[in-house]
Amino acid sequence: MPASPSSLSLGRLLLTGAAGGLGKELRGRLRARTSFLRVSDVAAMAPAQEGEEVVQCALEDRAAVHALLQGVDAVVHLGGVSTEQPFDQIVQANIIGVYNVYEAARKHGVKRLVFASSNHVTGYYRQDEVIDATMPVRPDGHYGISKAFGENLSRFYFDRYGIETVCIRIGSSFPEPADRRMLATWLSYGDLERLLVASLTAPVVGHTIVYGMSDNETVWWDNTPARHLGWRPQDSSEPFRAAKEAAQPRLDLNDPAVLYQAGGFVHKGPFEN
Ligand code: NAI
Ligand code: 15L
Repeated sequence: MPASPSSLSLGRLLLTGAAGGLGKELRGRLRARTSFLRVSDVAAMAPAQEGEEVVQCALEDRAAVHALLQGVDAVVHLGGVSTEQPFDQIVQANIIGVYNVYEAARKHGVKRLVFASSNHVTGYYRQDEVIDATMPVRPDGHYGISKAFGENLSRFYFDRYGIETVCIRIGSSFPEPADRRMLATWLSYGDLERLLVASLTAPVVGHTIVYGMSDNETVWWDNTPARHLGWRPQDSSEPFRAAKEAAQPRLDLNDPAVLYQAGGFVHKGPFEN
């Protein structure tokens, strides 16, 4: 069957973190839009389908990552430690690993990446503040610091080498909001997919930072600086509000997890290394 134009619009794509929650969800959605999809993770993945290649490797394995980026047009980089952890664990995937990915992109002439950053880059802003991506970072832990590193690294690779990146500060991307906080931070899988497509197809993105949240009624993040992506979220956490508020009728306003945008991440650690 001849491919429709949209099915080829993303070219030859690498998806890292393919064994993770988002990777598993996005793999099929991206495959439908690519001419070739290479998926990778340190963990085992489902076998390759037609038009796919599966490569199991660790992001801190420099030679393996260099081979991984060979022959692709673009990268969606989801791989890495996705929660707050001791720094020694974070550093391998989220510092060394992201460096390996950008060096490989430079060597292989890959011109555009999407980097899965996180709202935890700015987790120490309060829940009564509305911020945008031009404001200073305020990471809430090792994990947020590592994502801020990835954002800065990708900015350097744009300034020095012209490699474009869209950094998505993902809020909470799950099938539905898990709690009251996620009424503000929730990003539906459909809105994430559309944001990835916009990030990969907008003619010019330079170095863009965008918050990944659906069209929620409660808003902490202003995406005006990323309007050039041409992405407008279509889903909303509002249909979940009544159930989430009923499940958490009272909030302890002295709890830092209620005060700060990071939520429960502010209670993680300190960790002994
Ligand atoms: P996840 O933890 O389910 O998936 C991450 C994947 O990265 C895992 O399959 C893991 O095996 C892989 N990985 C970890 N260390 C690795 C290494 N050293 N080498 C190669 N692969 C490695 O996380 P999820 O939810 O799928 O998130 C994907 C990305 O999006 C992560 O970078 C995360 O930080 C980011 N993100 C996700 C959010 C969400 O709400 N799901 C929110 C904010 C950011
Ligand atoms: C993240 O960065 C994590 O990867 C994810 O597991 C969620 O906890 C999310 O942030 C969040 O802030 O809800």
